[in-house]
Amino acid sequence: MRSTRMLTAVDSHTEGMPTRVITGGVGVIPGATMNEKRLHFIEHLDDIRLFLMNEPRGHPAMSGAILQPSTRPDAEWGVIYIEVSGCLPMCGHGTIGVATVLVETGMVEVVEPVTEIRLDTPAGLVIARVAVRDGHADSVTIENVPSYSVRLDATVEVPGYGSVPYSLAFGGNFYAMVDLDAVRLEFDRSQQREILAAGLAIMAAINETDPPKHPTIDGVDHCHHVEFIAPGSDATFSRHAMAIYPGWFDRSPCGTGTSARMAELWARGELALDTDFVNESFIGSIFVGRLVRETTVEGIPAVIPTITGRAWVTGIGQYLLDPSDPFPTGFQF
Ligand code: PYC
Repeated sequence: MRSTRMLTAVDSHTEGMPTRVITGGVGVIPGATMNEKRLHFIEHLDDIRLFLMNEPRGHPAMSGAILQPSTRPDAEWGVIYIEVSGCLPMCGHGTIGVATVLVETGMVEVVEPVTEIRLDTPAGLVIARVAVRDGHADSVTIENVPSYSVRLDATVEVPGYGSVPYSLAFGGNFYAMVDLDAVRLEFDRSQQREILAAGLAIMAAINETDPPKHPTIDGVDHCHHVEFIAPGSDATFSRHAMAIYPGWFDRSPCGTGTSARMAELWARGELALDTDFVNESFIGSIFVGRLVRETTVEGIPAVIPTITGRAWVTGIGQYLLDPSDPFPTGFQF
């Protein structure tokens, strides 16, 4: 067996969505902050992401997280999120996966009934509180970064779909929220091709005409997620299909998407602090969200969300690259 690369990983899934947690082999990524590391990684090390996320080691909806030393004194571990679509500033299901892996591998000191882990993410400090029983991570509640509404009840002209009403909010990534009825599609996985096509067309139109930009996090300046809200959803229970660039659905209920949706509902005056918001994914898995306090982002009214979900370890791997492999960065099919 020959290999020019060996990355060690603990694989997990969070409510159906994979998180390949890279525990070794990448080294320390240059950068004084975790977002500087993310930007350095995008420019100089993206082949590592492609190697791990693309086929044949990954698949079109693959997702992962690379552990790094924290750059801040108030966090134990740093995280760079990787996906088929790029490097997100923050990922909710990924953070739940990371916290579960850190506890179950003993990479943090485990305290029962709750182990608190402070994580340095490109979007800011995220606190994971892991409910642990007999050494098992039963569930994780993450306290996310400040989330805020960007626009309510806007419209965008989308070729092939006409004028589409949407709202836009930040919950760690930017999310356009669109009623499925507005694109005349049903909340049914048999319609996934059509829903995905509509999502990609809507995000392209928003990015062309009025792209969002985070005021303090460099390089967060586009919308790659469209949260299609199913009929019958309200401010306590919502079902959605999360269409993500370049063409896949979140299997989990999407932690940053749930945060964005709660920020939108709060901005409308429909969701109060300390109230459960249950968000169901396209495969029927659930996160429970809550808004725990108000804050601001450069003067913009914002809220701090928590998201509770579960993750399970699915494997331990060493990912190798034979020097004669014709696909060193994998491929997309
Ligand atoms: O859970 O935040 C999330 C997420 C983002 C993309 C896929 N999942």
